[in-house]
Amino acid sequence: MADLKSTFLNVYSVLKKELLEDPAFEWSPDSRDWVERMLDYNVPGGKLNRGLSVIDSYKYLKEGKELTEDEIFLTSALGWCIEWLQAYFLVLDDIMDSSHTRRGQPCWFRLPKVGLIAANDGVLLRNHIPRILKNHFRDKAYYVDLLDLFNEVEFQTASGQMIDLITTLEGEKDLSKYTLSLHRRIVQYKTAYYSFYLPVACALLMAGENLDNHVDVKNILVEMGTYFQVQDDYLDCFGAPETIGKIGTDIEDFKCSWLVVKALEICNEEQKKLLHENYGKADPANVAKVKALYHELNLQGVFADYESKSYEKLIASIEAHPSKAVQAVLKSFLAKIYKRQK
Ligand code: GPP
Ligand code: MG
Ligand code: MG
Ligand code: MG
Repeated sequence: MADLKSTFLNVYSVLKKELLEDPAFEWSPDSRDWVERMLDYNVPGGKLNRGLSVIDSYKYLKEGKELTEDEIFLTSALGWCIEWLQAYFLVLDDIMDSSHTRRGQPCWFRLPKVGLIAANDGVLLRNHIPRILKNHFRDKAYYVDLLDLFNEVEFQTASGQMIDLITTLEGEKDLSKYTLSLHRRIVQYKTAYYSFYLPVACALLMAGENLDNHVDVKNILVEMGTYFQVQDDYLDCFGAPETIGKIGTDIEDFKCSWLVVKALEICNEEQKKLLHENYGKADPANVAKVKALYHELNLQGVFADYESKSYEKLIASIEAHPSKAVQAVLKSFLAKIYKRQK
């Protein structure tokens, strides 16, 4: 595992070098330094789960056969394309969510010399993906499908992000609009497709599969991604910032978080009034009141219950899948995120 990670990180250096020597641009020392620093700050510092999942999934699909050097490089390159996509989303998401920290350091846009240059850096990160794909996959039979996959998933994510953002406008008018079905729709689009379906879909394409034949796998992965974002919502309030590497902002931002949806479901009239008065305000005193209410309502217990039920449901749907290799991919994914603390 440690070995796989270091191989994976070596591929990052190769891809970065190619991008910094991209012949389509006349580089100056300043521009090269900027992009290198921007990449090192935003691309490789996460858990790398999404990226490593491409290699893992491909291995399972090859049913344990040793991968060739070429296959390791290509699965890693696809994994990095997903990490680049994630970096692009996070750089922009942190601006939109007015976040402060990410992966244990200030958000990129918070650096005094960066500010809104970060918006263009997001655009650059996004543009690096088709350049990596062109450099390494252009002659593959599945090249067009790969481009199409990344485009589709990016569209789904941006649409999910849009509803995550515009929902707060409705919530500010009427908090009772925040329901579990609305929450589900947001998280399915903003998180599940790119975080869970995309890595496996990349591996399936590399293995020569037609994605239309794997709708059932997609459905399970979207369920898993939904569970993953509920965990993210939970950790936003109950996680330790030192562990999750970020300080939560969902309460301040008036987000349609799983926690506020659950709170609204189980609270009495008086508690509902408290929520209406304090949710979505930047003042730490308001935030503290919302958090105290979450404790009073035992949302930790409600979440623990949700977590074990989701796990059982997911295991049941995985075990209903006809292919043992696919089952192995999905189970290994689930094991990585079940009861995660970060
Ligand atoms: C996670 O939401 C969703 C994204 C990072 C997708 C962003 C999509 C864009 C098109 C910019 P979140 O805000 O809960 O994540 P976090 O808690 O990590 O800030
Ligand atoms: Mg955010
Ligand atoms: Mg967000
Ligand atoms: Mg979050």
